Amino acid sequence: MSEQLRVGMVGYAFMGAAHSTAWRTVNHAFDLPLSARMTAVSGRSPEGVAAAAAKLGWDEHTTDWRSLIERDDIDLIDICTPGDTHAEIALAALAAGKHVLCEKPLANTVAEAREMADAAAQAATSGVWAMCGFNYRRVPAVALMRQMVAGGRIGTIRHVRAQYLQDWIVDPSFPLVWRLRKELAGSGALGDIGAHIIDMTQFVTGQSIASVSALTETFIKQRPLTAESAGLSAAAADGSGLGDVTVDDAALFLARLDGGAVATYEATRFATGRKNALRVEVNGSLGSLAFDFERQNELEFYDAALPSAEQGFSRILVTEADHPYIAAWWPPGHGIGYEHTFTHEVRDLIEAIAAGQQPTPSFADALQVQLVLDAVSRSAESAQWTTVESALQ
Ligand code: SOE
Repeated sequence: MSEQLRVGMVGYAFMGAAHSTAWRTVNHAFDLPLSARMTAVSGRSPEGVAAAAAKLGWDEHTTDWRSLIERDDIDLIDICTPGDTHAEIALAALAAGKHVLCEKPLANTVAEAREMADAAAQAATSGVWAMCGFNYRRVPAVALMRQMVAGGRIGTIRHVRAQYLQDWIVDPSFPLVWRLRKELAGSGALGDIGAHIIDMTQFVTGQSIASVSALTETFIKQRPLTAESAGLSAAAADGSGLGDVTVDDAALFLARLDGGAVATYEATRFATGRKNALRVEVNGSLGSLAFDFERQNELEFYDAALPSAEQGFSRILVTEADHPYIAAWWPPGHGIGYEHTFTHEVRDLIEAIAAGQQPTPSFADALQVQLVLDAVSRSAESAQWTTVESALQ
């Protein structure tokens, strides 16, 4: 291993830009055992990837992701592409001895996720590490919530209430982009944003989702084709055609957790006015904790041990140097944003790689999320309570 961690990133759209910000910033914010180097980025469009490399700060660019994996001067492959390509790229990278960071959800199917988790377990035996990018774990308030739950501050957990609400496809004229096509995205709101609250609640509570009762809905069944999706349909040759939406617009489910808590989950892209409203509340025998991403520098805490005259939800401003990750940033009260979650993610990844330790969430952890997604889909289809398989089989 060089003194640097030399990164090759695949994909440069929204997630590629977020990860680039993280790789660009991490050396400057944290004292790290290895410094990240943005060696090369790949993407399908020659002009697009050249422009992205210049804008985002990559040394080189290519249209061939396989060439990144073949290079001796790249240590880690960062996968920021749609879900249908995650398995192929991750498997090739791990086989070539490259560490891997893969965006969530890990894959489009349980079969792919299982193959990736198996390959990652094998690679780990020779010190090659894989991690899945559930960035919201790295919001300081969420990390603090986990610490407080683990420290017993709210006692035995009874309820978990999780929502991830967006509204970017409320307009029926919004086009049939890749996130609305099952063959590319695997699922809709369920895998894209539901996966985040599944991971976050399992992370915060230390409990796994054991069984689910779900429903899914697709409100707008057809949408205008894009130039890319029109390629699929002769009827759309003039650019005016409609194509089928093949994923869920919303997914709701009840769940039982293996530690005895009961939970509700709601993931939707139709919550008009809610842009990126990720909320998790946990009620325990001794108190409650609540997080809302739209107020991400805060954590609400209700302490039932206080005298009744003093009880009530208090607001912890998560900007103190002794809060997770914060010492690297600004003085108390100044706050941080969305991009910092990715910087924290790559910081933790670099630390784990340098220490020769499994970074988390591992591909096995992400497979467990995929198994929940799969159980939710099956439950919605069958209208039955459905048991979540364990990744450890
Ligand atoms: C789109 O719905 C999206 O970009 C998700 O894919 C991300 O994971 C989430 O952080 C924001 O919304």
